[in-house]
Amino acid sequence: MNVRIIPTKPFADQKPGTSGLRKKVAAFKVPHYLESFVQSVFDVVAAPAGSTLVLGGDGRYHNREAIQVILRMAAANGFGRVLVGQGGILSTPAASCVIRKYGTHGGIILSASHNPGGPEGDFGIKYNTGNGGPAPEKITDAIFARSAVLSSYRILDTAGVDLDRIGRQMLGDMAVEIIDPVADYAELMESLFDFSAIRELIDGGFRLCFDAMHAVTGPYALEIIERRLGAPAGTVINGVPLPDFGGGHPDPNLTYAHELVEIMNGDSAPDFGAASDGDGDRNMILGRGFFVTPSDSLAVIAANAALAPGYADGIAGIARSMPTSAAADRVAGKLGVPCYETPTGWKFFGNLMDAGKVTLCGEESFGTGSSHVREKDGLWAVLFWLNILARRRLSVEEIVHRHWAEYGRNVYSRHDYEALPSDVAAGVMAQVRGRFADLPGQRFGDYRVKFCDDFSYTDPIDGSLSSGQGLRIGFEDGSRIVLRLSGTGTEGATLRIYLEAFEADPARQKADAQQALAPLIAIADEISQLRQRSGRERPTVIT
Ligand code: VG1
Ligand code: CO
Repeated sequence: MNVRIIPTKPFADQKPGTSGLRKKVAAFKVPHYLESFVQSVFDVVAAPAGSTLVLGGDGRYHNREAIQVILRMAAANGFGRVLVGQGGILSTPAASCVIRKYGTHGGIILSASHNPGGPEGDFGIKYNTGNGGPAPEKITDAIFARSAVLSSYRILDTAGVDLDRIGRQMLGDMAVEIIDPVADYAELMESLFDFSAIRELIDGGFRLCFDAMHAVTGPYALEIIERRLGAPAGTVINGVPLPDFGGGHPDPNLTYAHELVEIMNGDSAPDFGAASDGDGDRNMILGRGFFVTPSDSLAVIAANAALAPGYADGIAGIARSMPTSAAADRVAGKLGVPCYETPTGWKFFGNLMDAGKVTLCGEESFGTGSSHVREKDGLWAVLFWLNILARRRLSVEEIVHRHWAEYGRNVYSRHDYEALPSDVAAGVMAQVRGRFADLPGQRFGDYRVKFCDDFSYTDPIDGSLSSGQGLRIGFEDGSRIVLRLSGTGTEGATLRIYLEAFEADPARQKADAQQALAPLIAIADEISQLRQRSGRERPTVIT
């Protein structure tokens, strides 16, 4: 084996954010940049010689080049085998599935998720541990610390492998196994959901549309929805993954998935619409002319979980990120199972799932999943909804309206202000924090402030503390305003404002969310002085 040890200067900016290290492609093309991060990962995880690694990405620009580098580095660092998705493709949930199924030491996922791709776009990398989930903070902190002092990395001096040829190839002493990226995942989905009931629903004329947004879920959705479930050709749109996602922003929300939104609002709208993001872990659920908020989707899935064979025995508990609405808490209460509130980011769910405390997890940011893997899972959520629709035979809208009538509606919206100058965003956060002392007890119209704090979380399993996880302003009637800075953006700062109110009266539950939340939106602006400080009249994205 021809191992080379290449000297490098340490990098100071390799701190993983909410979900791994994300930077502009140009940053990843700086000599030794990717290599430095990968060597830091290998040093920290210290896999025993001969260990197996999983490797794949969302197919974005630079994916194949990065995979060849990581393979040569894995060989030089003593790995015995790497499982790679054909063409370098593995959706985030599929990578989690493969890590778990084959009991590997861990995996590396190349993705910047919902961020745009292409030469001017973003790239990203993250490490997942042997449970299939994103590395917890203590590991990501150690990787960052290592990258700041690293002075060399190990790489094999050899040509790359053929990423498109299924089967085994050798790279020095290390085996590279190119695997079908879809097969293991599709098999797992068939074991969880009632495919024959869904097939019957579709055979009976139920129509659906799935928008893969030219991102990684295309091949997964084609195999599962069109081939295995028998939906007609054309059900999956934008199903071919492209390195630049067709120039789009592969973020399944009402703004960026506009093609699907127009179809679902059109005269001949199908019964069900869904979309997923760049790396396949997010989902948006739509009915005909109807949007299901991710927070409501989690609650509806929880309330109907027993209809899916994989969850027929009930759920152990639910976890949701702090800014996610409390709709799921109400379902957990009725089911008599615990509901945990964690900081933003899927890595905080891992310990709870490993300990068997929760089955379902969700985030307001279009993330839903369960303990079948350790990532959020876009297609899983879509199949769960199809399973529920197949069994209940109601429209999406009707299912949600009945849910609200039974549990009450947590009216919810998130307003994102993207690419603000960092000092402006920091100023808004400081402004709000500065009001914390005098806010409690203050009245704003009908709303009286009950508490405000900066959310911190102690992991119930390993006791680790995560602080500074978002500013909360809670009102006496249970309404909330939450502000936090994004940890996934690569341009300036993105400020997120999360708004939640509760409506128990069925006669008022169908109101437009923005109208129902207007008083809270005004209070948020008054307290944060956001519009004045940023000069922005409205958010970049409202969901
Ligand atoms: C966002 C979401 C968060 C999600 C994260 C990764 O983080 O708010 O809920 O876990 O993206 O999702 P932030 O820090 O920008 O708010 V994914 O699909 O990009 O891996
Ligand atoms: Co994603």
